[in-house]
Amino acid sequence: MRVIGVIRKSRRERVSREEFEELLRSAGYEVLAIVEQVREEHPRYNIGPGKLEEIKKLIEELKPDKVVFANRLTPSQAYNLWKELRIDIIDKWQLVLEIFEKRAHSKEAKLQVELANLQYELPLVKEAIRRIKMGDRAGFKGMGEYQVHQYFKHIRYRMGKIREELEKIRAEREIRRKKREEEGFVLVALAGYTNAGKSTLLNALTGESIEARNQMFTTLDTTTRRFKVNGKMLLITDTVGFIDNLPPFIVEAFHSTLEEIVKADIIVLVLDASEPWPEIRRKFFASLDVLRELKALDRPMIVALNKIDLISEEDAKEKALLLRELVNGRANLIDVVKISAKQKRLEELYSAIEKAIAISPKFQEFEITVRDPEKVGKVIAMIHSVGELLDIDYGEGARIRAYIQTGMIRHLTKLGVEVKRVA
Ligand SMILES: Nc1nc2c(ncn2[C@@H]2O[C@H](COP(=O)(O)OP(=O)(O)OP(=O)(O)O)[C@@H](O)[C@H]2O)c(=O)[nH]1
Ligand SMILES: [Mg+2]
Repeated sequence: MRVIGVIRKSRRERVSREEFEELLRSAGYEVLAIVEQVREEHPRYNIGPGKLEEIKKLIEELKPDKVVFANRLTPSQAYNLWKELRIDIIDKWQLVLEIFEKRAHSKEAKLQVELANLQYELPLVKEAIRRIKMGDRAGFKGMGEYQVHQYFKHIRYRMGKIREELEKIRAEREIRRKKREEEGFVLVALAGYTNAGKSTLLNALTGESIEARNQMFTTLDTTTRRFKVNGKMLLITDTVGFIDNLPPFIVEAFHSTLEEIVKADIIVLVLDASEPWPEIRRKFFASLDVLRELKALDRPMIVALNKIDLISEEDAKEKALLLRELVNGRANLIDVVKISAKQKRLEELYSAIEKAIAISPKFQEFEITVRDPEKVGKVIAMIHSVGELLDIDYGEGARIRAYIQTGMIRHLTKLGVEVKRVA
């Protein structure tokens, strides 16, 4: 597919051309031309009427299949533009959804993408119906009045159906999550802008081989795996990446996927350190916006500057320092760390996770009574691997006080020792 891209920049909307081109590339489009304009939003066409004429000429000349706007179009603008240009028009969010569509593998991801698409189309079709009622004879995307009405009904019906199906999948997911919660293991969630290296990091930590590629939105599904930090067993989750101004209809459609982040005990916010500082800053704030929307902003957070293998040590240090200044005063910040997921340079991250789990409410004080002297050594080793040994009294066997993850209790009781929570 061959497209023309349109970017309107204003004081309020700082659209990045680079990112827009990256999105077009990720969607598999051949870009024939990019038209840029600096002006405030025109209510009718988003861009100015002069630019509209320019685009008309370009369409005649280059014969693209589509025109893609980097800005969000209102339903009325999308309709007006379509009427003027008589060509498929999409905006940034439809572009994102097209990419999602290509990458959706699981049933849940596919349904979520379809729901988001319909949610996006609904106001457009409503607008078309409104125009038709007002006597506009243009119709909508080649449909006449009757067809538009039928299409509207179809969208409503399909949305209801998808919500039902998603609800079922959500219930299953909830059961799995409950089970995990009962196990009591600390859950670490990877969050951050798309292409920051989250999946590569999960792979590096767990030995998994989730797809990781240099393109936007490689991951749409959620993966949760076990991993160990200095012998302590934890869970880690990788999920869909963020983007600037992620609109509520996408957040809603991907709610159950993103919920994994909400349920996490620790959030690792991954950033691509190899980018220029203004980009890192922009993506950092965009990620915070999404976390705010998910009501997960107060979770213990580690900020991980990834891909440090691509920059000098000084550069990495300076960026970490700048980030520290940005996050200064956030009570939930555990640390800013420098890592390379690709080269498995993860020492700083491991230390930060250790710091975070030490203060996790999932760690509690227990008194462990070991009657069989032969088991004392094994129990002590296990405690060291999962928590902190506070005190030990040797007698027949041993009486131990320790901070341990509630998830390990089952494993200790299996050894035949008594475990009691210290109130
Ligand atoms: N040089 C270098 N490249 C990295 C590092 N970590 C990830 N990458 C590369 O960055 C690209 C994106 O990595 P992913 O792991 O797919 O990123 P992601 O955050 O999961 O992206 P989405 O799933 O799209 O949200 C891939 O080409 C990785 O090989 C790193 O530490 N160093
Ligand atoms: Mg990924």
